[in-house]
Amino acid sequence: MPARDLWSRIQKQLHGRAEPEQLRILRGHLDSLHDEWKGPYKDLRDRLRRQVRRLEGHDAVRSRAGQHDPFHVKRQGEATVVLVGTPNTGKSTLLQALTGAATIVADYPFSTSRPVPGMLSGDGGALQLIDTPAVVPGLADGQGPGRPLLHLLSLADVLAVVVNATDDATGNAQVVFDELATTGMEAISGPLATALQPRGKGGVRFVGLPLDREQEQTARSLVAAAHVEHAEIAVRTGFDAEQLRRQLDGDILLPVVLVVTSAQQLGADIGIAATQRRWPHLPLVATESGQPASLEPIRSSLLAAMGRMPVLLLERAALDGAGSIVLMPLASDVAAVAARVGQQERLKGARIWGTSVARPGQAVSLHHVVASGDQIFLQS
Ligand SMILES: Nc1nc2c(ncn2[C@@H]2O[C@H](COP(=O)(O)OP(=O)(O)O)[C@@H](O)[C@H]2O)c(=O)[nH]1
Ligand SMILES: [Mg+2]
Repeated sequence: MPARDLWSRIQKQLHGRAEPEQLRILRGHLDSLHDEWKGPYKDLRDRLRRQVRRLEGHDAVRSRAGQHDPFHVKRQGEATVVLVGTPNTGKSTLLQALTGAATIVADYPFSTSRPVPGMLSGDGGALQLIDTPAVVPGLADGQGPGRPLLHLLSLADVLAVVVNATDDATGNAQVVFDELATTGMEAISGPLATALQPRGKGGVRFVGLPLDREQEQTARSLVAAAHVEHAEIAVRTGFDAEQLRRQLDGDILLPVVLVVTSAQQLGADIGIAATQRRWPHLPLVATESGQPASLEPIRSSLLAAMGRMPVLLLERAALDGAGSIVLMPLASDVAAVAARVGQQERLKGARIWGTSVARPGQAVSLHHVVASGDQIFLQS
């Protein structure tokens, strides 16, 4: 059987099963794949191994759950951002400065031994930030904070990869990216072009930006090849066939913001420039802990990376400023905005002032896709 078909068949076997059972199935297949097989079979083996490692990470987390599991952090707020980096890069300092959460800041490595959450407030709601123990090479093999840390990273909406401008910024960022790769995670410049949401029924549905006929056909054949029967595919920024294929393959694509600390220290310019040169497609924010103003761009960079936009929900059908800001995924429609604020009952449409409409105050239907900064009055 071709490797591709075998992959699809295995994924189908895993579908809907509990994780211990999935692990058993995956290990069974791995045993029967000869190590010397090359080419697509080697890729298949690598992918299955990454899947096993990821599931083992879940296991490692759960096995401690009976007691108090220090790596379990309850999700709160609009989205979850995980601060990650090698020792002493300024992660804990950032968490404290941005959220006020009490975490240990120290000039010795490994001062943070467990994840510490804090909330970063702002227009449209608070973001959850999580400070983490330092990354060391070999996490997947149990080094340092090990697989529980990898598991925590895999749950992030965005990773803030923190490096120190004056201490081998590129080398230390690379350590983080290499560790992600061991379990099938990849740092990408956000936001995700499409969000894939498996569903129990209803076939394959597309929402968000419209696809042309050819794109939709490509998307449907990718979904079919992965044996996914029911899913909602939200097209957020456009169609990226390679990205969708990887999502269907079970890879975890993590939007990243590079945060380069100690930006005002001697020699920092060199570290900042080198980092931006090495990853020109990733957003970068340079910060200096003693200068609060340098932290201000972080929130908007994080929102951009996760693909959230602010819209203003008007209290009346008039631009009198009365309303509240809501953060919505890019390319959300009016129905999604209404659902978000619990107003979907008996909703007829909306009136909008902003860039998504031709005329100010234009009446639109529930399927109208809204734009960043739109002012929206929901009509019931
Ligand atoms: N000058 C300067 N020092 C910083 C900055 N960020 C962190 N530090 C210092 O670097 C050391 C390590 O910081 P910490 O936040 O504990 O690093 P972590 O191990 O990544 O959590 C501490 O002594 C901090 O005061 C920064 O932007 N500028
Ligand atoms: Mg720390």
